[in-house]
This record gives sequence, structure tokens and C-alpha cells, in this order.
Amino acid sequence: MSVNAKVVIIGCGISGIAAAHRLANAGFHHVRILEATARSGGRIKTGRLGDNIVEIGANWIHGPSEENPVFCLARQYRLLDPEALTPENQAMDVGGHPPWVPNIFSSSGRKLNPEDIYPALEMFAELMYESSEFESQGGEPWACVGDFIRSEAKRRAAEEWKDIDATTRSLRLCVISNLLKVECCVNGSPSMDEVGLGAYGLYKTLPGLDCTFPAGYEGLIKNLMSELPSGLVTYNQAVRCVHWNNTEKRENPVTIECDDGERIVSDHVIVTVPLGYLKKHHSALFRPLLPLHKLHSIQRLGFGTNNKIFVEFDSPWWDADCEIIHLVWEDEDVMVDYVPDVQRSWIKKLFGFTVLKPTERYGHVLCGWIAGHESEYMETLSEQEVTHTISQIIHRFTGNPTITPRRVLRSQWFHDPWTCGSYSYPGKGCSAQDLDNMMEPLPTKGSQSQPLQVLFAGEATHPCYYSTVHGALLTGWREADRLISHYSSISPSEPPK
Ligand code: 6YU
Repeated sequence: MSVNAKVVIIGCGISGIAAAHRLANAGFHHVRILEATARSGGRIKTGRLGDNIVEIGANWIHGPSEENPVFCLARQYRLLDPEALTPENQAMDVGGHPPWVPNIFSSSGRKLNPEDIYPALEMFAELMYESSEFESQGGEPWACVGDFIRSEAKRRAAEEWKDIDATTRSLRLCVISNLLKVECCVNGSPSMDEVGLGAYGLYKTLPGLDCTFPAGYEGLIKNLMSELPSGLVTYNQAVRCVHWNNTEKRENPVTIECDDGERIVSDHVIVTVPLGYLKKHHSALFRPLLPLHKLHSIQRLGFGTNNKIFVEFDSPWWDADCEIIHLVWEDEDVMVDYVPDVQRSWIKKLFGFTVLKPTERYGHVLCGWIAGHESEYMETLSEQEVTHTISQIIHRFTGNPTITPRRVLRSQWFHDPWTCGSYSYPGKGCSAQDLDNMMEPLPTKGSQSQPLQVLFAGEATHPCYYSTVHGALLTGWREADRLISHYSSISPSEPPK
């Protein structure tokens, strides 16, 4: 096939790159990517902490197995450790939650006995599984996941833990608060009270034990970019407005207006900007405005902040086999996952740390996780203030005032003007229809205008793998395929009339 139609892609994240790759391979000669920043990759961003490689954005391949296109590409480009390639690793089905070995510390400076805590971990895992069941059943008892967990945990604790002493019971409920904060990071939501119970089960996991890229996630971007025709991407070229349904220019119904005043005419535009950006700028970004049903879905879907705080130490203060450290506040038995006074107590939202492994590769580096408005406030503080607060919290939870971080590095996704947060989640009242609306091209079906003028890709447009790299990649391929089949169905090498 040889196609002369002009296609502009807004955004050079994985979805934009995937779309360009597919179109270029299918014989589209006039494909351009406009990228607001000076780099490719978007939310795939590898940085450095001293000598260590750290991921500022996406971390893992979620579910690395045959059905995951990111896994298949990473394998093809030889970017993975041998362990990730083993059939055993690919067959492991953990429902999205790897069985990490925990160390649990409490705010009174004690290391908690896992035996006392496991019943809380088990109950929470059951409740999360049950939360995902409502999608298929319908008739959910609560609007949000947070309310469901709290009410059920309270009821079950009274029944199942009635013979346990009051202190241990209270501690287990505090652990549930900590696990709600973990889920805020997983979902990228300010609180689990913002995540819709009816839509929670829309997200699907793939088999395979999550793995990382030993030399950095950006290796995937570099390999894909090296296969694109040179000069296809224009960097530092932010798009201000997409003028579509441009009836005066019948040949090219779309005009893209850039921040620097340049106007680019095209037949099709694939918009891959993050949902956070879309929420903030949709009214300026489209002329005419987006149809109401699309706008409502943009509003109903959630887009929150999850940030990382990398901390390097001279020596470990956690066990050699530890993979995750939980920080449990002993005054949180009411099962809360947000703090009322963000400025004073933002650090209470940090659920704890994951340990960067293997130690021979990373040294003694922890990755702290913090979601929500507390995380957005953390971004406004200086690096010294963040380091100071992290040191204080470690002193308090370990009871050891001599532990000193060597270096700290944090992400700041909320204040990134081209992202405005981290990733999407299904908000209260969301349904599968909202994700369908997100991916629906413009003009909508039934219109007399030229079809497929504006197409939508990006993680927040995937019906079940939203919030992930593989989801984003698949949406880029999906929209490219939409154009490819459109041009295959009309005469080859002809732009549509
Ligand atoms: C994954 C993981 N991961 C951690 C953190 C973050 C994310 N994700 P892009 O934003 O990449 O590209 C858009 C481009 O558009 C960008 O370059 C802009 O500059 C540009 N742009 C914007 N406006 C423009 C304009 N006006 N003009 C021109 N250009 C413009 N995913 O698979 N594994 O470990 C993580 C993680 C801190 C921030 C992640 C992870 C999400 C992915 O990074 C993300 O989906 C894709 O990279 C997005 O690609 P894109 O192309 O769509 O946009 C049950 C249940 C629960 C549901 N969730 C469970 C899954 C958990 C997800 N976990 C994530 C966890 C981590 C740690």
C-alpha cells in the first residue's frame, strides 16, 4: 500500500511512536509527530541517581508474557534479563500483585511481626478481588472502592477478629489504611474514595511476574525510534489548537495550530496527549469543541498523581530478602487513605518503599511511593525539605536516628505541564462506555463530513489496559490500523474525498 494522506500525531510518547511505526510500515509517506518537549518517551523516562539508573516514570512491564506487546518488543530488542524470559516467569499469574517479601515498621518505631499482620493483608487482598467482581455483576453496594473496603473490613474485623486483643485488632486496621495508600499509588488516584466500584474490574491483568528493563525503560523508546524515518518528529513543537471539520479546505480538513504560530494542514490527526492535559486544556485544544458525550467521559475518568522518591543509603536498614517496606501509622485505625492537613502531614501519605533489586546492580536504593494531593504538594517543596522529612520519618519508624540518606531524587509529574499528573483510573460513575467514548474518532458516526479527521490514542483510551505502557502502545497501533483499514477499503494511494 502507498498512501499520500497527511497524518499528524500529537505527542511522542509510546502511543504516538507506536502509531507512527505502524503507519510508516504500512506505506503512509506523510506522517509527522509534533512533540511539546525536547525528548521522546513521555511518561517513559529513565534518569540517574548517582551511578544508578532509575525510572522516573513507568517502572515495570506489567504481565510480561506472550500477549503483552511490550514484553515481545523488549525480548526482540534483547532488553530483558534472562530470568524474565523463562517460561516459569511468563506463566506466573499473580493478578497484578507480585508476592513481595515485606518489612513492616510502625510509627512507634517498632518492626512489626508479620504473623500479627498477615490476616489484615489477606483480608485486604480478598476485598480488592471482590471489588473487581462488581464490574461483571453490576448492582454494586457502594459508589467507590474506598467505601466498600472500609465497610466490609469493619464488619469482617468485628466478626473474624473478635477474639483478638484490642491492640492487635487496631493495628490490623491501621495496616488496612496503609494498604489503601498502596492502592492509591497502583491506581494513581488521590484516594480509593475516588475510584468507582462499578468500573474497578474493567482493568485486566496479564500473566507474568512483573519485570524491569536492566538498562532502563527508555531502551524500548530508543529502539523503536531508530526504526522510524529520520526527521519524522519535530521536538519543542507544542500544539495549541486542532481545527477540524474545516469545510473551506476540502482537501485537508484538519489544521493544526502550534504554540509558535505555525499552522500545519493534514487529513488526519492522532491526539495522544495525556488525559490530565486533556482535562485542563480541551476547551482550547479543539475547534469546534469536543462533543458533549466525549467531554463528560473526559470528566468522569480520573487522572491522578503518583510520584516516586528515590533514596540512596550507604548501607541497608532493611532485611536482605526484603522487597517492600510498609510504614504503618498507629493512629489510623479508622482506615483513611488521605490526610486532612496536607501541608503539615503530607508525608503520612507515603505508604513506604520498594527495594531496588538486585543490590549488585543498584546498591542500597529505595523507591518511596506517594500518591494524591499530598504527592502534588510534595512536588512544591525543595529537594532539601523532602530529604529532611524522609530522614525524620525513617528515624521515627526504625527508632534509629543515625540513618542518613546519601542522595534523594523525586519525580514531579503533576507540575509537568504536558502531563499534569501520572495516569488514569476509573472514577465514580464510570463505565466501559466512557472508555469507548474516549477512543471514538471525530466526526462521530453518521456525520456527512470526511471521516476519521481526529483520532484518539494514549493510555486513557484503552478499554482494559489503561494506565500502562502496553495499553498505550496498543492504542497507537489501534488508531494506525483504523487508518490503514480505511485506506485499504478505498482506492490505494488516494486521499479520501
Ligand atoms: C506501566 C509501570 N508505572 C509510574 C509513573 C508514571 C506512569 N505507568 P505519554 O504521556 O507518554 O505521551 C504523551 C506525549 O504528548 C508526551 O510526550 C507529551 O510531552 C506530549 N504532549 C502533551 N501535550 C502536548 C501538546 N499540546 N503538543 C505536543 N505534544 C504534547 N506503566 O506499564 N508500568 O510500571 C508504570 C508508572 C510515575 C507517571 C507509570 C506505568 C504508566 C505509563 O507510563 C503510561 O501509561 C504510558 O507511558 C503513557 O503513554 P502515552 O503515549 O499514552 O502518553 C486493578 C487495577 C488498577 C489499575 N491500574 C493498575 C496498573 C498500574 C499502573 N501502574 C503504574 C505504575 C508504575 C509504577
